[in-house]
Formats: sequence, C-alpha cells, structure tokens
Amino acid sequence: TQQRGVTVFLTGLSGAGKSTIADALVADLERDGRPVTVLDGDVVRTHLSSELTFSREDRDLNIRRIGFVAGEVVRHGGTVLVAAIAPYEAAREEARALVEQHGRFLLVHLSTPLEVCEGRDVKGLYARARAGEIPGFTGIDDPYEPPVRAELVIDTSVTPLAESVARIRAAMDAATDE
Ligand code: GGZ
Repeated sequence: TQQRGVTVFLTGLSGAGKSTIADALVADLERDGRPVTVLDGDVVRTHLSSELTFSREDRDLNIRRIGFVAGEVVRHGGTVLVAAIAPYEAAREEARALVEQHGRFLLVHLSTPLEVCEGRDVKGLYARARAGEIPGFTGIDDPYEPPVRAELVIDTSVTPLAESVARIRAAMDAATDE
C-alpha cells in the first residue's frame, strides 16, 4: 500500500531555527530517497502569497494557503515540510484540519526564546523592528501565540541541530507507521 502522507509544520519566531532545521531535514530525507515538498514562509511569500502583508488577516490567509497545498500533497502520500512563523493558534489548527483530512500532521513548536532569536538577528530584522522600521514584527510589537497542542517542542538554543532532526524523523516514522 502507498505510504501515508505527512506534513511537518515548523512554527516559531523569526530566527528560531525553522529554515535551518528544514534544510537539514530535507537533506536527511533525500539521503533516504524520500522526496519532500518544502513550503517555507519566505519562499511562499515570493511565489504564492506575494500580495499579502503581515496583518493578522493576511498571515491567516497565508497559512490557509499553505495548509491547502500541504493537504493536496499529503493526499497522494507525499511528505511536506512547512516553515512559517504562523503566529495564530486558530490558523495553525485550520491548517491541521486541512491536512488531517488526508494524512498525518505534526506540529513542531520551535520555542527558542525571543532573547536568543533577537541575539542571533541573522538578517538584522530585529534591530530594524526595534528602531520602528518594521511595524508589526512578530515578538516585538505583534503577537506569537504559543501552540496549545504541539506534537514536539524544541528549543534550538539548547538542542543541537542533529538532535532536532533526529527527534522530528522519529516522530515522522512513528506517524507514518501507524
Ligand atoms: C514577522 C516578518 C515581518 C513581520 C517581514 N513579522 O526570518 P525571516 O524574516 O526571513 O522570515 C520572516 C518572514 C515571515 O513570513 P511568514 O510567512 O513565515 O509569516 S506568517 O506565518 O506570519 O505569515 C521574516 C519576514 O518574513 N518578515 N516582516 N512584520 N516576520
């Protein structure tokens, strides 16, 4: 029988480690000959959601679109990796519902503290947000609602990358075996 599709949804602040873990997980999956569709917030906002702002309504629409695409891929047994801030609980649960019609959904909360994300400031966005140049920046003057029911919670300031990847792989294997 065809393997059951699965979506791994990485949620967390900017700089929490979503893209880093996504890249490492993709390499790990492809080493095992398992193709994966990546829906990264940054990339989705270039190709699928280019007209959207960072208002609550637009963030929610962005996550709804991601959930729809993920559901379509999972429907055919595919593997999807989402990396998006997705700050609102209701939108994440909508995405879960869209995917769970067709397969498994694993919400992974990257709980890396704001202080650490801001300290990393890879793209200098937090500095710009603090300076008032990016109004409505998540964690600064826009909310992030911590997930109520995440399958995994990983703080990347204390968990090595290889361990994060291994924990997610184990959860994926358990989910698709059932
Ligand atoms: C949060 C913002 C904002 C605001 C631009 N708030 O770390 P990055 O830079 O490279 O990735 C972030 C990305 C967030 O897009 P998402 O699609 O994941 O967000 S959501 O799920 O809320 O729709 C960040 C950048 O866009 N960025 N302005 N105001 N992040």
